[in-house]
Amino acid sequence: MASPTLIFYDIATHPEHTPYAPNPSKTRYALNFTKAPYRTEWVDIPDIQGVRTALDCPAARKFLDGSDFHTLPVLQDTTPGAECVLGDSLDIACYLASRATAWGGAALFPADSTRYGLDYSSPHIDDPTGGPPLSAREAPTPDLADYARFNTHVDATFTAYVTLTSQNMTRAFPPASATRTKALFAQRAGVPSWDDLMGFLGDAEKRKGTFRAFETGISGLASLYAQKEGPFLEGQTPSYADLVVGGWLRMFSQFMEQDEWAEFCTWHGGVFGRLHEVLQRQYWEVR
Ligand SMILES: N[C@@H](CCC(=O)N[C@@H](CS)C(=O)NCC(=O)O)C(=O)O
Repeated sequence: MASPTLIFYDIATHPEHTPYAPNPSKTRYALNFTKAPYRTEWVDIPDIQGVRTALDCPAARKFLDGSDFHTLPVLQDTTPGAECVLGDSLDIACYLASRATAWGGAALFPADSTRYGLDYSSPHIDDPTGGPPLSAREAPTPDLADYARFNTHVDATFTAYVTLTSQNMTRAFPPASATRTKALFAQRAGVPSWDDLMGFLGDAEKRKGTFRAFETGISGLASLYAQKEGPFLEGQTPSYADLVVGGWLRMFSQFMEQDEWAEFCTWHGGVFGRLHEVLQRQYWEVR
């Protein structure tokens, strides 16, 4: 069989772990959803900059000091005569959406959508993240502006609680690059080591407080999901908006403590547990 024409660059993981990063997971869901012919190229975090530079793909994000933050996903189309490289998850979704019919896949941005829920406002949209600013990416086309906005607000909500995933994330670092990755994260935070970085997370009491706050922080998004029969934002028909939420749910499902994740899945009538389960079953495949 011919090699797939699309190459999806995702963050490399430990051999006993599955991919976890929220933005690449949005793309993996979108690739599977549209039945795109792709294969994955795994990239260690410290090598992302080199890979993007070699692909002549400018950074899609900035650090607080304005310097380039090189990220994944990247999608490369190697189709002769139609070669291109895309370096942002929303640009990639737009590209896949325009080809989905030819592949027999589903519509990422359904034409008959009421766009219900895309005006979601995150309670954390103005929070300082402490890390690189959220990417408030312009929509690739004007008709996707509300999806771009939804993406930014969902990113803001989950980013506010991402410390709940930090401690366990090292499980997923590939052994060969784990030391370099930890050093890179420490350097970005301006601390001597990964252990210093973990020290900022605080004790079990602080974690408990963050976890309780998460239930409230996620309630606005949950209430949008709860208003339809579900499991998707618009009810029975999924759209890219659900994959955006699903990308984050993957990260939290992997790295929160098991009892925390189990409880999270019961919050707000279980809307997120149900969404995660359906997306995993129908659209999660690693190839
Ligand atoms: N706006 C970008 C953001 C991508 C992004 O932030 N990717 C993260 C993973 S979720 C990343 O590559 N991080 C690499 C690092 O932290 O070094 C997109 O939507 O594609």
